[in-house]
Amino acid sequence: MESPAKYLSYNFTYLRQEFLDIIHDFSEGLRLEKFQYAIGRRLFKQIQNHINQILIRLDTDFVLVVIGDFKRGKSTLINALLGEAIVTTDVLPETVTINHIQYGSELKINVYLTNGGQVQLNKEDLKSEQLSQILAQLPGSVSHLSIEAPNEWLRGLRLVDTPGTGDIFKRFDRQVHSYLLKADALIYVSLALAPFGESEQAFLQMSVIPQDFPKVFFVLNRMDDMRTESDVAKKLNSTYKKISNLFPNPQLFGISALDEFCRTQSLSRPNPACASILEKSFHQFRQCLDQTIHLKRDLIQLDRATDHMEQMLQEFENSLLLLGNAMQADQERLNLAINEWEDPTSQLYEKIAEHIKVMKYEINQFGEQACQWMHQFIARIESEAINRISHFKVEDIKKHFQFFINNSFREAIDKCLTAHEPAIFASYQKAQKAIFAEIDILMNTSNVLNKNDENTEVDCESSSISFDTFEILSECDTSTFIAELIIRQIQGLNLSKQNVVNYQEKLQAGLPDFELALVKEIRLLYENIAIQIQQKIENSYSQNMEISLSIIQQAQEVHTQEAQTVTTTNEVLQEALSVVHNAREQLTTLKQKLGFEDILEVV
Ligand SMILES: Nc1nc2c(ncn2[C@@H]2O[C@H](COP(=O)(O)OP(=O)(O)OP(=O)(O)O)[C@@H](O)[C@H]2O)c(=O)[nH]1
Ligand SMILES: [Mg+2]
Repeated sequence: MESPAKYLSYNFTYLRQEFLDIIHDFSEGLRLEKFQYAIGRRLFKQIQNHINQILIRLDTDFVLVVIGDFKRGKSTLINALLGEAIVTTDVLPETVTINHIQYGSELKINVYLTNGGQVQLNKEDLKSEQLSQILAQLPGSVSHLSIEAPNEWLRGLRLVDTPGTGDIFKRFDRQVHSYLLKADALIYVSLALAPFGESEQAFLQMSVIPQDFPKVFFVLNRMDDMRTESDVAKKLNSTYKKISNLFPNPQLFGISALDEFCRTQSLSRPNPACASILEKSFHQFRQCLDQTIHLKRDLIQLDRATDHMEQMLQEFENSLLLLGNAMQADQERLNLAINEWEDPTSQLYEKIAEHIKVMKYEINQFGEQACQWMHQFIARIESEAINRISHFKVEDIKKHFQFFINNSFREAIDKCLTAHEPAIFASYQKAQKAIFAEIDILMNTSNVLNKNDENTEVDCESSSISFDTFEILSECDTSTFIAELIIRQIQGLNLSKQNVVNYQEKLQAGLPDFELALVKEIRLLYENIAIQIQQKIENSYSQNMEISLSIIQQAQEVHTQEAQTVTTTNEVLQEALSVVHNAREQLTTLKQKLGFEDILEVV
């Protein structure tokens, strides 16, 4: 007879204590005077700060972020979970800020500015129209809105409502994207009638997958739009397959946020025929969430903290290896490295400038290709829309044409950017690698970075750099200039019932000028992308160089001591490396135990 399955589990208090012991032993180990003396005060302080940040995060509220394209019912879902209308919902894009919702003994709403200022608001101010006006008058950009409410479900939790992504003006994508770095877990909301479309999948691929969240809840909202219970089941099945291609074993829930909200408020339900299955499925979703928030939140936070500590150990190990290399280099070599770095006319800067120039040339060539595509696109718009304009009713042209043209061009340019994104990313990566290689040669750090490459190649390729490209592309707002061009082109041409033909002729005659203006803007757009990438590369190598230089200066200081000190310092560095290895080994064992806790369970 088969014996029943046995499940291994660990007591969370022990796991947490184990983590605290690892971090404590590591930090105490480094406190020894000989280590501080060998690695220098600056590096020592940096490590201590990093450790403090990890410990603080372990003790703060659990951050659960709700994201999704606009109008998916994110805010309605939050109100349904809370059983009261705390955030506003609407058929028009409604959420215009990142909203933190936390427990407080009474309702309190504050807008926080990025410059540290804050303004208190009333509940009525939250409607998007009023709120937009208030925000426009504030003396600084808004970081987020904070709502404290006396709602028990919020205890120990920070729930975050975000503006819809995939918005045609893309203004929120970047904000939500950077906010995800602070999240412990996510609820991703999509629509039953149009589940996980292209823009949703693109956002998931760019912003969610690379972060390796231990917990993502996928919600298929508006299940009340399904007619029968069997439609509900079919929809869930097909969507599950779709998401499985992106996320293995996704946790997917088909719910109706509106139905649950109406149920809790005793209002009439949107689809009474499905009311009972909708209530049941929301209940299941809530149970799973509660389990995560109340039973697994500590585990998830601990899992995130071990990731951060691993990252910190890797950085520290790199610094130690760099210091070891620098100690072996002779004085002359160290001086040369410092001089090259401090002299803007040095060979190092010449070589860097050359790599940047190649990268910018390549990106501008993509811009030229986009202009060619636009030429073909304009020819198509002329033959398929402008030449056939007299087939349409004047009222329809008046109502839709401007929007149609605006939308078509914006989509066409977005398609160019999407098509070029991998190539832009490759140029960026090539230039960045070449520049770092120049610096490695100068600093004699190639051993360290080669080793690093082996460990992090996959991460680097798939996440951190493409992350940046995504940020840059979403910053480059194509909609404004297109809208301006279209308005300039079309608004002067009066359209009345009699002169459709005349209107068409004027449009045709204006096309060459329009194309010239468009080409100019597209070139500017790609130039702007190249400049932003250049700035990113410059920032990252400056930071890297600054750290390397301070380590080299530390090595020089040791060099000025007697030979005995150099030998001793080398020995101490080896000891420090074994402190790092020790901590890493203990962390690996802890992570294995956390794995047994089944954080990534399958539904
Ligand atoms: N029928 C139905 N309507 C819903 C459901 N959830 C939300 N809605 C409606 O959809 C509209 C948008 O809902 P919101 O909650 O504002 O959507 P959102 O995702 O927060 O929108 P943004 O913040 O603008 O991105 C509102 O009119 C809601 O009443 C649902 O489950 N069923
Ligand atoms: Mg909203």
